[in-house]
Amino acid sequence: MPDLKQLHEAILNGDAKTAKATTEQALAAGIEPLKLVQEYMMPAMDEVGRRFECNEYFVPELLLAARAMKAALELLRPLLAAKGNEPVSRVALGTVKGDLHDIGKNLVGAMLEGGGFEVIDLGVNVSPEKFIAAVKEKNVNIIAMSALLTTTMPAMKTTIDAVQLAGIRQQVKILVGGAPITQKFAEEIGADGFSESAAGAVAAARKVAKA
Ligand code: B12
Repeated sequence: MPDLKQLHEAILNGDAKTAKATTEQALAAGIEPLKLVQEYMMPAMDEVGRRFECNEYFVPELLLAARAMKAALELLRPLLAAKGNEPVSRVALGTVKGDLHDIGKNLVGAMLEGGGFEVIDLGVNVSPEKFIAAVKEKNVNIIAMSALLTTTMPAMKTTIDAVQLAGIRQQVKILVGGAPITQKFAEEIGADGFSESAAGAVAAARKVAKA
């Protein structure tokens, strides 16, 4: 049985090799992928954020931690995304313009895929035009936006306004999420749904898909 605290420590220390190896051992020992994410990996990233806030960590440490998190997540992603039997709705997922954080977005994407949604991942720094093009050209019925910076939260409203202006607001539901986003903010900008977790994102997507 692997020592799962090692996974937490490896992410904290930006040690991608150990993060990957511990994840492999944990999976081989039959530990649930979601348990690894929720109980060890996310708390490690939260601690990284806390240290960054206290000036104990700086951008290089942040980058190394993110790289270790991604290395572990890459192994889990296909498992989290193991197909369900739901009817497929198509989601265009992206981190908004000006924002390069993609760990949460990727997790949401994997969970949505696992929940039976087809996900078109538009990546990071996604402009309103790119979201609109996905709706028009790829028959997307849900836009899911992620933002991790208070300075990029307004880009969500800009995108919703642009979707409205493009005359396609009626044909698409809009979900928002990311650490600084709240239910109140989601309502204020006219989004159709919000969740603070990747698992909750699936529930929110199901809810709006039915509406
Ligand atoms: C890793 C990280 C980075 C990495 C990102 C690497 C990558 N590929 O993503 C790097 C080093 C690049 C980075 C850069 C910066 N960062 Co940074 N970063 C973080 C950190 C430590 C972790 C973020 C993370 O991945 N969390 C783990 C994931 C799983 O959680 P999550 O993203 O919140 O996602 C979950 C939910 O929110 C939700 N969710 C997410 N998206 C969506 C979407 C939908 C539709 C739904 C429904 C749900 C949902 O589900 C997810 C899973 O449960 C946070 C601190 C923190 N604890 O949040 C700071 C943090 C976000 N960064 C911060 C800052 C300031 C920056 C920089 C400006 C630093 C600098 N001076 O250069 C730059 C900005 C670059 C840019 N333009 O984007 C600040 C933001 C402060 C603020 N108030 O805006 C934070 C909060 C750190 C801090 N405490 O000060 N960062």
